[in-house]
Amino acid sequence: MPEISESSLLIVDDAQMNRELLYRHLKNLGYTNIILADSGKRGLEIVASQSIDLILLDMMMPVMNGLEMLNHLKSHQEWQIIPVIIISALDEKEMMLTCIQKGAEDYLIKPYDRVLLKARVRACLEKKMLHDREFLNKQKLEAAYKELAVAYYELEIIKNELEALSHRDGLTGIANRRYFDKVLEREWNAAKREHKFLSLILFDIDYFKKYNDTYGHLAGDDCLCQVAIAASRVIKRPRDTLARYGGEEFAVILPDTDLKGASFCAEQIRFAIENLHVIHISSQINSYVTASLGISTINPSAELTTSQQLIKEADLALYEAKREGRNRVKL
Ligand code: GH3
Ligand code: MG
Ligand code: MG
Ligand code: MG
Repeated sequence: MPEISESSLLIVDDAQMNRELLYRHLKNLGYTNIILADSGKRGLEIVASQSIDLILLDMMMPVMNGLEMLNHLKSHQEWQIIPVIIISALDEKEMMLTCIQKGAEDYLIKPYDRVLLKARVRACLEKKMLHDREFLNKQKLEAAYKELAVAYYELEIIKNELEALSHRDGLTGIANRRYFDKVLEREWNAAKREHKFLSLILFDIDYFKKYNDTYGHLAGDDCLCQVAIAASRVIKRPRDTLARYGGEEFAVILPDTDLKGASFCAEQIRFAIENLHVIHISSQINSYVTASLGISTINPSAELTTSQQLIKEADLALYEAKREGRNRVKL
């Protein structure tokens, strides 16, 4: 913050002698930055072009008098905070009152008392400085708030990205077990609440250990990705969730789907995997990678106790599919 003596003072007076006299008095009081204007119009031009801390304004001037200039200043959002001291030979109480009501800080009558002028100018400048400091602080605070809001917004984006990442399986890009558990619990509760069907498909690649043994673990990984892609092409409804349940086991949660719908979906998945035609010569079924699928469903009236029951039943069905020769769907 600059010193008070460095404040910029604007004298507006049509009479050169008055301007110079006031200029000298203010200089003697230690003010170094004093600008002179010979009319209200010129005064407003100066106010518009540079920062002014105090205006010492004559009242009787041709074209635009002091009151008119005061009105201009006080109706302008940026200028209304500049203090104005009227210095006039016009000794009329009515006019003095009007000026004070319009927002002038004081009304000094020429020839003014120099001690009074000194005190008034200083008081006005102190007030203006305080205002400027507060204004600056407010701006800094607003900028800080804005930065904070942006930071919060960015944090929210990162949080969402991290959360999405924590739901995904690193190898195949589909939902992982963690997310599967979450969704199953949510859909289980929704199905119970809304008395809707809920189906679950569990599927497992046939003779996958042999696949790894024959083609290597990396080829095995690639096979898992292809199976995930094939299955995800079948799952079209946005609320259905395909997840990697374990190593080479996958799961599909099908809300609002009965046994018939789930069977249809499972058969499509089975067909899509077989139809990938991924060569698997040590498979005992055909020479392609295949999968076995088990389905379980809760219907609205069923008395199943937990979502784990749904998993258990799908797992049993999957075991049956394996036992009956693999590459098939069992209920
Ligand atoms: P089945 O037809 O009865 O399912 O026989 P299987 O050989 O597929 O069953 P098993 O559970 O014995 O073998 C699963 C194999 O899956 C064993 C394991 O090495 C492999 N596996 C599990 N996770 C991964 C993985 O992320 N990448 C690869 N390449 N293999 C995996
Ligand atoms: Mg005059
Ligand atoms: Mg397995
Ligand atoms: Mg297997």
